[in-house]
Amino acid sequence: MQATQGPRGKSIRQGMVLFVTFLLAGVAGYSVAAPLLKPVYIHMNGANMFLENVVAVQPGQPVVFVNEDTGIHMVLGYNPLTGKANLHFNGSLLGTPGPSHPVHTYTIRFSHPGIYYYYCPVHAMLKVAPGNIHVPVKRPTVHGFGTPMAGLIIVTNESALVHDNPPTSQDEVLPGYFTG
Ligand SMILES: [Cu+2]
Repeated sequence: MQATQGPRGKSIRQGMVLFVTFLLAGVAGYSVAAPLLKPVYIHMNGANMFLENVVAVQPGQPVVFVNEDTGIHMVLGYNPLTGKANLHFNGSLLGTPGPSHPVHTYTIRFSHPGIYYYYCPVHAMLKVAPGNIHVPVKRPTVHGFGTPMAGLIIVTNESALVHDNPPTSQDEVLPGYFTG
């Protein structure tokens, strides 16, 4: 036991040194914002929708998709002007049997301000609408409220927008949101 306590004590001291270094770096004017950005969570369940379908984040802030459905969901970015998929914004999230099991997540960070559109190709598909824009529509066989499983992420330095995110976007797992 003592053999394991030694290194652990050492690593705690090292962690504190690192922490103090971060504080000093902040005082000295170095940017320490990036490591402190809290993730913004987007949840999915059997309703086949993204609960927080519009969120704002700062550049570099983690966006974490969380699947609380028993079934699989996917996340795929697209350009509404061309319909082209963004293969850098592309994740698959397996389902989970329920609250006592770990959830599957997909995390992405955006470096530059912009509007990033996405949809779940399992439950929605792109269609060309009048005006020649590509919009997600619900796949005909999919259950849900009639809205397509899609959303967008606003990447901005405007912190007021980030503060307007839905309260649920602050928690990784919503205990009452599991469904199949
Ligand atoms: Cu889906």
